[in-house]
Amino acid sequence: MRLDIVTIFPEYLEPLNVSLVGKARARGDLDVRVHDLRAWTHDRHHTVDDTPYGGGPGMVMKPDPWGEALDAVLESGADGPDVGEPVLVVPTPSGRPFTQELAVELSGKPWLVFTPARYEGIDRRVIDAYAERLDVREVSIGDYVLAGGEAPVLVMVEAIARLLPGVLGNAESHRDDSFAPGAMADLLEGPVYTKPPEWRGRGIPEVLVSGHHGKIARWRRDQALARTTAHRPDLIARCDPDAFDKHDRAA
Ligand code: 6GU
Repeated sequence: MRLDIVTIFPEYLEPLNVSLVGKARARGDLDVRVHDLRAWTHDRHHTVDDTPYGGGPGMVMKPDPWGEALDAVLESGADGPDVGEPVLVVPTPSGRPFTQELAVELSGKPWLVFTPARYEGIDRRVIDAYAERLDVREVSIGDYVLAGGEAPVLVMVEAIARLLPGVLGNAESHRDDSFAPGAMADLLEGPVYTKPPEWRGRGIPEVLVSGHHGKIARWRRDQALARTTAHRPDLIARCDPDAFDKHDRAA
């Protein structure tokens, strides 16, 4: 998978050299290219923003640098393996929610281009123009406002990269993820334990060492339900009660 990220803070994307994403890059499973938007400015001050038409607070990112940057990135699709046309992912607090479902969909695309913005966002004409030739997704990572789209890009890239074949050590690792599709869909994961069997006077739930896989699966499901009820009652409303019985029978 190829990822291009255009930003005025390339150093903000340094964490993409670390851990799971860093290792996927080192292996060649991920081709990540971070571009400095200011490389496509032509004035002495490398200006990327200007005052908003109609007035109001804050600044708006100018269309010219973005247009030149995105054209250059799109043209560079030709060097390297055939990745076709990219999906353009535009982080914005006014976007559609970034969900596990969207992470799964995007993990199946060969090429993603991210446009994290600062200030009040990018001149609308840029998004409208590229939406005429590309699949453009305006995406928010949650109901709060960040100073820019770089942290959301880190979040989205990690969520997407861990779904790529061979990136997680164990393909089963995301089977029971909170929000993974399947019988436990829409439930949060319950508690987990490891050795030692006693720590500061606290033991572990006996069922986990019972060797009874059916009982363990049912216990985990009950824990997941309790946790979801406490933390995300909104998710309980949309679960399928029959899925729990299927889950128990499969175990
Ligand atoms: Cl994608 N960008 C910004 N600036 N704030 C956000 C966001 C994105 N998602 C949630 N808050």
